Amino acid sequence: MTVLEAPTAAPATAAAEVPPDRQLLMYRAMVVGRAFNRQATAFSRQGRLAVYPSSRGQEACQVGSALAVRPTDWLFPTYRESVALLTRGIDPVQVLTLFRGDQHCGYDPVAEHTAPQCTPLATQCLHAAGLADAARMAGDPIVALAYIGDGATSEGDFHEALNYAAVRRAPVVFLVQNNQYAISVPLAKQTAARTLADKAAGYGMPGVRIDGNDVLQVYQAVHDAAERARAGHGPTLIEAVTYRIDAHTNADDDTRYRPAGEADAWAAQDPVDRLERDLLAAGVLDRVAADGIAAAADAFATELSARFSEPPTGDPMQMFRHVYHHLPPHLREQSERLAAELAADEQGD
Ligand SMILES: Cc1ncc(C[n+]2csc(CCOP(=O)(O)OP(=O)(O)O)c2C)c(N)n1
Repeated sequence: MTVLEAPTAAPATAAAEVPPDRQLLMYRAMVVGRAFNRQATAFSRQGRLAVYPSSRGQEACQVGSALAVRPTDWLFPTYRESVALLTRGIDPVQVLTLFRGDQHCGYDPVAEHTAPQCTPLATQCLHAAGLADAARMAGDPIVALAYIGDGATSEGDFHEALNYAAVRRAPVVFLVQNNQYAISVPLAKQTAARTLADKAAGYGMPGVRIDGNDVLQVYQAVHDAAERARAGHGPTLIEAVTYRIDAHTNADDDTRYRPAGEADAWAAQDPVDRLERDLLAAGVLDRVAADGIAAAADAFATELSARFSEPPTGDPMQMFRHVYHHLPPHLREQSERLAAELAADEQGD
């Protein structure tokens, strides 16, 4: 594996050669992930989703990382990680439930070994560290993979989680997707550090900086860090350098803060095109198979669109459960208003 820079020691485990069938699996997942980003962005424009944070351009980070851990390992995603969840096998409608505003989480976190998509920045890092440490104490060989954006590394919870995990040798992999911006704030205004991977040294863990648009590098770095953690050697911080091609969400106008042409320059590094070129050159993929995968991804998006036309199922009152034992007054008022509206709807039926 070629690391862009290894500010501190890189993980010791040798990078495994990725067999061709696994590379094809990654390619398929990235093409489907791209189609998912396209379709979900369309849903947000049609008003069928309240919001969608696209990961277009970050598919290598999402797919490579999700495939690098075991199904029994836990993911701690942010709102940006829809494609990682899809790659893990979570139903796409369930992945989008949060963004439709129906529920806090559309899937069963315990069954999927995946925490709810986290919207408050960096709190998931603490949850990951806590779960991993508990598993370590119980002798359960699971690893927690915590996703975080470059901007969220400025949050206190990120630093607390790294410190805790390092001191406790908790089996956590912290994967920072450095997509260059926290909404409109560029990385240079976020940190004075040379790199985000450099921050690992202060906590006594390895920091690795990789090309986040190269799925094989992401896969190998996360795989190595996970196996290192599983072997009892503690956490690793990985900085995957990438770029968010779309705006932060559909509610954001990126032309107001990104220089014209910047996204085009990064598009030349597009992770999906890049893997396709490499696999074609290596003879792992041919044009007919690539066209077949593209057609399957289009069919997946069409089916998702049809399924998304069905009205959401589930009890809207669920929103108010399992967060507070005693609802604070403003939420109690909201829950009473919703209950009254639901009762009125039922009477109208
Ligand atoms: C604790 C907290 N503060 C502020 C916000 C508002 N907010 C939402 S996304 C975001 C930027 C996050 O950027 P980054 O961590 O780089 O992740 P990205 O969205 O680029 O994946 C901010 C400030 C929030 N969700 N939570």
